[in-house]
Amino acid sequence: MKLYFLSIFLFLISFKTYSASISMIGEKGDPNKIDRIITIKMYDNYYEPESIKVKKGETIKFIVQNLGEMVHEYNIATKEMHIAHQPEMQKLVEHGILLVDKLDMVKMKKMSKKDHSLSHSHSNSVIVEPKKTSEMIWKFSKNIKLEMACNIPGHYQTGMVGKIIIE
Ligand SMILES: [Cu+2]
Repeated sequence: MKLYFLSIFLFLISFKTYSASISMIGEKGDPNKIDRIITIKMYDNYYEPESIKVKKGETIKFIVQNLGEMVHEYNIATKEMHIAHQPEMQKLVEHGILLVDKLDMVKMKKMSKKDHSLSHSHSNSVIVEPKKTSEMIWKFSKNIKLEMACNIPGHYQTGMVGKIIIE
């Protein structure tokens, strides 16, 4: 019983920390206030373009195309947040939710009822299957050092990371 409360407590702490860090990097953009559209192409394992420039306060609609053979993520965060996020992605792989070329949404929904960390619904990230396109709207309201990165095991380490320059 003690362990049960401890795990809830730890969950609440990590949830709080995550929300706090999300507001530190900006916010989910309003679809009615888009300033600019940027197309990001994802390959195995790199982005094109390799880096982007945005203005502080700008709301960007990202059109994220996966032109590779593997599933990839487009995630906007600080380097520290990406590193912290990687075990969560590893967990999706271990549970058979995230496969090399497929994201099993049915399994994800089913398993996330028991373990919320498997739902992977973050407003600063999209996971895209090969040959598919997804969208993400982000407002760069804070002046902070950010990276766009893929946190699927091994991808960040093999170069799937790029700079976001906020001017
Ligand atoms: Cu990737």
